[in-house]
Amino acid sequence: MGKLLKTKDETYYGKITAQGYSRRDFVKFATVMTAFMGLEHSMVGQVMKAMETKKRIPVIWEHFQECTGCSESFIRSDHPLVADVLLDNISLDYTDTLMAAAGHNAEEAKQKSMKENYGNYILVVEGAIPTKDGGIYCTIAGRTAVEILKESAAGAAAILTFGSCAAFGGVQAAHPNPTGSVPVSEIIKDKPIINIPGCPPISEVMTGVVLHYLTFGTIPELDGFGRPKQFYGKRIHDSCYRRPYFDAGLYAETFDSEEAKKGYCLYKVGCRGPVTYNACSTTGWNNGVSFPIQSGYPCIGCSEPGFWDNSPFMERLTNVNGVGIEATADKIGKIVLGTAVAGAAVHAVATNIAKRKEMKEANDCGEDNLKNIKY
Ligand code: FSX
Ligand code: SF4
Ligand code: F3S
Repeated sequence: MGKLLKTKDETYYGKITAQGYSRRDFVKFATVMTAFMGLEHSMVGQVMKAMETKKRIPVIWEHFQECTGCSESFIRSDHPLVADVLLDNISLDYTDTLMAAAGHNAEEAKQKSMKENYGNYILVVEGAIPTKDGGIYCTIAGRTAVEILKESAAGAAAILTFGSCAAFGGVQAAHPNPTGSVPVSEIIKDKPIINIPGCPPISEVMTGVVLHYLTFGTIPELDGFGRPKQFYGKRIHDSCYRRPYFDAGLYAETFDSEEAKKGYCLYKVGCRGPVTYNACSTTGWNNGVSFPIQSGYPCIGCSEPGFWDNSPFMERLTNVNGVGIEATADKIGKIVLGTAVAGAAVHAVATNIAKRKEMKEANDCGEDNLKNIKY
């Protein structure tokens, strides 16, 4: 991983500039991604250096049982380079959904890349893998998903499961799981697996993980569900802009109520934010424009294992066993804000909102900011 090369064409920077992006686009991208990766601003130079000097990481991207929403999310990333760093011939050697080639040509390209980059490529998997009846419920050119996955995993340096289906089984594995679907981790046991769940996941997370790998030569620190902590370390609830309403005991009881119109907390209409770890409330979707809760709909916990079976979605959780003050929502209104614990919670929310601001600023950074970057 991350071999130093003499030819600039083999680096991300070389490929990016060959695609017509300017130096300024590159610096801006590195700045945004450094903030997103949870690194100090002073690390921008190191991220840039890695992209300028290290060989791009080849990516093979397989698709199995899925709705392809994960790819849709990925190609609609806000910052064009977030997707282009992996797409547009910069790093992606094979994806049957997005590549121009099809059929035998596509298969040939994959086999060639797997052979040439054996032991060095990242395998991205989208979708769950059906195992029932010999795996016949997902076949490509007559081969089962199980067979294809085992083959492409053999030469991978690491596997990124992109989406809750590949990470945890997702909707395919929901009760009664008619095709016996399983996540990648139940088939592949001898490779590092980085889970990037969400239905769909946030595209910047995948690019962030690849850049982390490139910059530091290691996979990021993972939580107990195999998710990178820098993106899944906090609950939606910890950064939710409706959190002051939760803390004050102000809830929308129905979607068509006055309270809902006022933007009160959605906990009582089923919000899973207090038990869901993801970056949506920090980064937002569509260039930070919104995320489910901001659009008036409760978080359904799409980045958590087995979330489809944790329904009906629009019914309140009976218990919130979160950290700190929120034993149950009913008790919250009785807690006086200003106690040490409530203060800590407010501080956590404020810190996360500050993080969101930092990312927004990085995204909007002007000439002055760019000039200040040292590398
Ligand atoms: Fe699953 Fe992705 Fe949900 Fe869909 O490929 S995580 S059903 S958004 O598309 O796999
Ligand atoms: Fe936001 Fe949901 Fe938490 Fe309410 S319960 S503050 S809507 S995450
Ligand atoms: Fe999913 Fe909840 Fe984010 S439903 S998209 S984790 S706000």
